[in-house]
Amino acid sequence: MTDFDDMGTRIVSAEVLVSSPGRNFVTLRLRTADGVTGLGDATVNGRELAVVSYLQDHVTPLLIGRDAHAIEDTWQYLYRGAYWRRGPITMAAIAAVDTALWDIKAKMAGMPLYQLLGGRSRRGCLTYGHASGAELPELFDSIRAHLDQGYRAIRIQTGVPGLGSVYGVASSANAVVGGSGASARYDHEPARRAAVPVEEEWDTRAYLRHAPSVFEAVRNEFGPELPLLHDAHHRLTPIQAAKLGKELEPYDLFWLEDVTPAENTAVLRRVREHTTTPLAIGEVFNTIWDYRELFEEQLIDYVRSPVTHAGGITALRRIFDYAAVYQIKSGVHGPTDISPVGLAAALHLGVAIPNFGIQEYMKHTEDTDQVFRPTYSFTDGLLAPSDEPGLGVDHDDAEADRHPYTRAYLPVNRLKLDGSMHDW
Ligand code: EZ4
Ligand code: CO
Repeated sequence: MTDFDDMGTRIVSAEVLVSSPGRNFVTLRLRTADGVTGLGDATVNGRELAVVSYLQDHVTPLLIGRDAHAIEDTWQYLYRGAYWRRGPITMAAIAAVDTALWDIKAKMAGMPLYQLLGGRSRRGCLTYGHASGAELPELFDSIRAHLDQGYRAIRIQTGVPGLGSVYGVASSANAVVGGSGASARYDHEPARRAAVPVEEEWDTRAYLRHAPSVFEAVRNEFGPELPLLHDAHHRLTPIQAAKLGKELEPYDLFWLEDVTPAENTAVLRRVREHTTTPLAIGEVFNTIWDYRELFEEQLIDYVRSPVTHAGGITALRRIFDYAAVYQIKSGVHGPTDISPVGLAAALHLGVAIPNFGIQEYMKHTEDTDQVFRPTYSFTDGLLAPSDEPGLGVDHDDAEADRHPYTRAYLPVNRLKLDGSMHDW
């Protein structure tokens, strides 16, 4: 747009910060002429430097001199203006710019961001934690430890008889990160950090035979009330997904997540025909268009997109408003690869929107929190943003410099039967 030379709100610097305090993060920091800074999360797990290049080589030069207040226009400029729309790298880059601009605007207003999004609708965001175990006794211990920490909803993942390590289950290799029980993390950094992805093995029939028995055991042990969630990590065919949803119905899941791969959402019609188990999807979606037929045909119940991967606060707010028309709720992705900046953004949106559902929460490492200094708080299972102006997150450059980027990947998934690559 035009001449902002005498405006203190024009953007004068745009820095892309890369660090690895426990895992890799990409953060954008914008600064205005008046010295107000804003942060945005641009972390795409396992493909981090692609977003760094996208931002540094193609986006940050366009931001210098723009009015930081023009959030919508900047979003449209980067989305429509790119010609190459959508995709995880593009949308993470746009998300980072958008989030940083909202942070700046809220700081200028002297308000926590949620005030600019309509104000507080609830005390905090109901979270779910991650209980897992190779076998039932470990799983039960993990559930108990989460309940002791205050969690009121819990995701359950377990090992499968005959298979080695299964994604989503905290393994002994990860115990070095946080010990066993509630603090064990299943994600693959840094304990299983390697120059090439870890390879895991998979057998869908073995999984389908086992999973219902796990939920039956958990219901018998913990009773009917505790909200339980489960993630199938895109691994099933439509008919397998339908079968799993049906067989889990007696255990009254809060949701069943990512039953089929993301590319062909129309297959969820088939799943939906067969089961009343609520469905969540979308952690790898990146625009509102990905949800269109799912919303309009009422094929899902929860939206998994995070601020970080769906084009920022501006875009995710629009997705949630569209979802609300169909009584579909938020269920924002919150693994540790969403930085505290991305999580804080989700919490400001989460306390403001009318159709909040649940927020995924896995604690970041101490090292991560020392870099980002988040001010949100976790009480009685609710995560709430603080009342600091903006997002309530900072970036300590000196701390970040102590943790240089290290190439790292998510694992890959191969069939046990013959070693062929499988969805996950
Ligand atoms: O695989 O965060 O629901 N959570 C998940 C995560 C994702 C990773 C991807 O980076 O599915 O474990
Ligand atoms: Co998931």
